[in-house]
Amino acid sequence: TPTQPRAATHPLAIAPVPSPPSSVDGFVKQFLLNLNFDRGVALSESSVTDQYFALAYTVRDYLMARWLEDQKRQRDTQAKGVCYLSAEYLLGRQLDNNLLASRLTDVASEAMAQCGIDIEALRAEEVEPGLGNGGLGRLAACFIDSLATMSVPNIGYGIRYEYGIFRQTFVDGQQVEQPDAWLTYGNPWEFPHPEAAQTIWFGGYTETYDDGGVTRSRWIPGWSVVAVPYNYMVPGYHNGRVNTLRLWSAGATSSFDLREFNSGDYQEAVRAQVFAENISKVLYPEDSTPQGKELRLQQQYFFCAASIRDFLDNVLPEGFDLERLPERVIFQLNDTHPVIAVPEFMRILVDERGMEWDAAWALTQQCFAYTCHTLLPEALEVWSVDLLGRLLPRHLEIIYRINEEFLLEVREKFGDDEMRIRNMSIISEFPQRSVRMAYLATVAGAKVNGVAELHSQLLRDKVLPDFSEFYPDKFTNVTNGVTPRRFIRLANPALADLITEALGAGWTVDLERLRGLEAHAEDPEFRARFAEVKAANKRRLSEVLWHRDRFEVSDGHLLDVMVKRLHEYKRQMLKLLHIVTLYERVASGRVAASDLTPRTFIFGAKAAPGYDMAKRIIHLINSVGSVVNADPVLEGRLKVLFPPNYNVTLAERVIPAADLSEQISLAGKEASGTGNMKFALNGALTIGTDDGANVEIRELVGDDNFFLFGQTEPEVEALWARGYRPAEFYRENDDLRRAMDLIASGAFSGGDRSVFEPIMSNLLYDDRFMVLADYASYIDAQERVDAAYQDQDAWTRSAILNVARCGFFSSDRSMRDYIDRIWHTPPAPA
Ligand code: TH1
Repeated sequence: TPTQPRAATHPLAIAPVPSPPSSVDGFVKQFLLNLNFDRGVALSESSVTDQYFALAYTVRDYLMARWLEDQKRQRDTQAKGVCYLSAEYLLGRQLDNNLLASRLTDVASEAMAQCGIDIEALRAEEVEPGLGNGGLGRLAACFIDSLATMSVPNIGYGIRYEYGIFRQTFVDGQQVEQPDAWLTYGNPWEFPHPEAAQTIWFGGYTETYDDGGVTRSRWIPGWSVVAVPYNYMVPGYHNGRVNTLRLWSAGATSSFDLREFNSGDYQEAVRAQVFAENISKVLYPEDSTPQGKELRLQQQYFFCAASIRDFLDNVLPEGFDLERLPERVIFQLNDTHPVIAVPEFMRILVDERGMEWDAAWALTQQCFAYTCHTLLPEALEVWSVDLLGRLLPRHLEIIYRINEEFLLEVREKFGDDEMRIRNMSIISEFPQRSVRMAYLATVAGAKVNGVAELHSQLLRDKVLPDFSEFYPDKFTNVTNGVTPRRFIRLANPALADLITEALGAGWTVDLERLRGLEAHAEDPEFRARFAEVKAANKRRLSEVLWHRDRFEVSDGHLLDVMVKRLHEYKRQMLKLLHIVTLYERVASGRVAASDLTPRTFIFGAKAAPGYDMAKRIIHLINSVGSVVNADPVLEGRLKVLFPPNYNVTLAERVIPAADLSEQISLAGKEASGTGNMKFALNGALTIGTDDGANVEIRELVGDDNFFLFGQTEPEVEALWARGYRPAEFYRENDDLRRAMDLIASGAFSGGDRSVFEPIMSNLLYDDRFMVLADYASYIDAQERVDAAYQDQDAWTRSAILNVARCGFFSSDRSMRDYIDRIWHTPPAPA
C-alpha cells in the first residue's frame, strides 16, 4: 500500500522574476576590477587561475545584492525555514551553476571573449568541492538548489572538510587514493566569518546540583574547539533568491593554545592546534556504512552543536519565545549522522534555558524530522555508550532519559512485553551497550521518511515494524529527486535547447511539463534531432575521456554505463560477468564477433579505502578491461572503459551520452538511487531490478521502455528462506560457469589464479547479494537490449518517452512533498 498520495499539491512561488541582463561592458569592467584589485595582477600578466578567480568574484558580485536582500528579508519576515543538517554536500562545480542561475552565461562568455580569454579554460580550472561520498551528499546539494529556486527559506548546515572525497588513481589496475586538496588555491565561493565563531565543548563530566530544591544535572566539559562558519551562496534559478549554505571549520580555541604558548611549550601549543583542526580535516570516505570512529562522532557533534546554536543565537531575533520555535524552524536530519543534534537541543533548552523537560521534549518532537537512506543492517549507525559517555557525558544522560520515558510509553501501549521493549530500546545491550541512532531519530522526529516507495515500505515493515505500530502516523515516503538545472540544463545543453524549442522555457522549474514530449516522440523529425543530440553528447564525452585518460569511444557503439560507488550490493560483479560472458563466447569461437552488438562499457566507481572486496572488484574490472580491449578476436566490438575518479564533473559528461543505464542492485538493497533518475531524464534506457526508485521509474515510463530483470524483494526473501546455494546456479548455467572459470583460470591476471580467487569463492559459497541467482535473468535482459538497439528509431522513441515521463523525479517535486508532508513551510512572499 502506498504511503501517501503521490502528487504534491502545495502552491509554490517558482515564478521566474525577470531581471535585465547585465551589459557585457559592465561585466568586463567588474571583471577587470576584480582581477586588478582582488588578484593584484594586470590582465596581460594574469594566469588562468587569476582569471578564474576574477570571473568567480564577478559572478559573486552580481549575486551579492540579492543574497544580502534575502538575508534581510528572512530576518524581517521571520517565516518558517528549513535547517537541513547534513554531514555531506556533494556540490560539484559552482561557476556554471551560478552563471546559469543569474542569467549571466552568455554575458560572461562574451565578456571573456572581449578580454581575449577562452571561458572554457576557466571552467576547467575549477576544482569541484567533493564534500560528499555519493548519492546522499549529492541529494543534499540538489535539495538546497530546489529550495532556493522555490523561494523557501533554508540554511544548509554542514562541515567544511579541508579534504573532500579522495582522488582515485589506478596503479596496475588497483585503486590508490590521493588526498583531495581542493582548497590549495583558495576558494572564491566562500565567505569566512571568524568573528562569528563558536566554541564547541567536549568531554569532562556531569555533576548534580541543587536548583532551589530541584536536583538538576550539569555538564562540566573538558576541552573545546572553535567552529568558524564559512558561508556559500545558493542561488535560485532565475528567481532572484539566494539562500545560504553554512559549513563549519574547526580550529583551536585561543585559550587552548595560548596558555601553553605563554608557558613556552611551543610544541604543545601546535599539537593543540593540530588536534583541533583534525575535526574538520577529512571527509570519511565510507559510503552507506558508518565507521564507528571517535573522530567521526566528534565531527557530527561539532557541526550539529555549532548549527543549532547559530540558529538560536543568530537567526532567531533576540528574545524570541522558544515555545514558538515550531513556527520558525524544522531541523531535517539527513540520515543518522546529525542525530546527536537531538540531545544537544534538549541540553540547551533544559540545562541552559531552564525549560522543563516535558516542554522541551514536546518542542523537540515538533522541530526535528528524520530521513533514513538505507536498509542495510550493517549501515545503521550505533555509538558505544562508553565512547559517547566519554565524549559527551551529559548527552548520554539525556539519551538515557529520553529512552526511559519512551519505554514507559511503550509499556503503557503494549504492556510488559519484555521482548518488544528490548527490541525498541534506543540502547542496545549486545554486542556492547550502545545507542541506536536511527531509533533515537525515530523517537525524536515529528516524521520519519524513506527515500523511495519501496524503501519506505520496507523501512516500516521490516526495519522498524514496532515503531510504525507505535507511531502509525509518523512514517511517510518522499521519493528522491534531482535538480534539472544541473543535470539537464548544464549537463545537457543540446537536449535542453531541443526541449525548450518543443515546449517553451518553463520546464526547468516545472519538470512535469516534459510530458509534452510524448507527442513529439511520434514525430520522425524530432526523433532524428533527439538522436543527433545523443550522438553529439557521445562525441563530446569521447573528447573529454581522450583528454583525461586517453580513452576513445567508438562511433556507433551502444554506450552502456554503470557509475556509482563500488558496493557488493550494487553488483558491479553482475555487470562484469555479462562482459566476460560476451567475451568468452567469442574467444571460444561459439559466437562470431560480427554477431555482437558493438558496445562500450563505462564504469565509474570509488571504493571505500578499507573495503577490500570492493577494491578487488575494481582491480578485476580493470584487468578484464585490459584483456578485452586488447584482444583482436573481438574486432573492436567490445570496449571496457574505467575512467578513474568518477565525480560530479565527470557525471555531467557521462550521463548525457549514455544509451543504457545500469541499475542492477539486489532488490531491497538500494534505498532509492538518484543516478537512475539522471540517466532516464537524459534519455538513457534503464536495465534494472525492481529496487529503490527503479520501481517508480518503470511505473512511469512503462514496461516497453525499461528492461526489467531479476528477483523481486519477496522472491529474494523466499529464496533465502528456502536456502540459497549459489554453487548450484554456477553448476547449472553453462554461460555462467564458463565466465567464472575464465576468471578463475587467471585469464585476466597473467595466469595467476590467486588474485581474484577471493571474489570467486565469495560468489560461489556466500554471495550475499545473489549475483549468481540473478545472472540468467540479467543476461536474458541484455539480449533484449541488443535486440531493441537494432531498431535505432524505436530505441530513440523509447528514450524520448523516458525523458517525457520522468518529470516526477525533479528535486523540486521532492521538496514539495517534504513541504506538504513534513515541513509545512509556506513559500516566502515574492
Ligand atoms: C544513499 C543510498 O544508498 C541511495 O540508495 C540513495 O539514493 C541516497 O543515499 C540518497 O537518498 C546512501 N548513502 C549513504 C552514505 C552514508 C551512510 C548511509 C547512506 S545511504 C555515509
